[in-house]
Amino acid sequence: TTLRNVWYYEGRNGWWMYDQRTNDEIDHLFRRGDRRAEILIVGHLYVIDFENMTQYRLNDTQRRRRIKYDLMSAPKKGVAGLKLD
Ligand code: V3L
Repeated sequence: TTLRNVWYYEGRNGWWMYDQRTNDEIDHLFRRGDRRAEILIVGHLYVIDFENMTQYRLNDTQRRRRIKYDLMSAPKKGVAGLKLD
């Protein structure tokens, strides 16, 4: 349902939903109580930092994006780079 919460990462002027597989993986790691996780996203290892609520590439920490856990119905740009229209 739309009352469900899902994970988002920051884009230029809005938020992107993670793809479902990555969302489920982040959910699992967060519920397990991990403070920090490493997950594979489009072929690159990313750190999900639950304490600072950010994500960044493990070998290129320049781009640090905020992440959030919010309603599935929250305003968004799309899913994992695929724009909604
Ligand atoms: N899921 C999918 N692709 C990602 C993710 C992720 N969690 N994190 C980064 N990328 P960086 P606007 C994003 C992509 O942070 O117009 C969006 O999905 C990231 O894609 O330096 O700025 C859009 O496709 C970027 O292409 O590691 O809102 C695109 O940016 C690349 O990995 C433009 O979005 C490097 O990101």
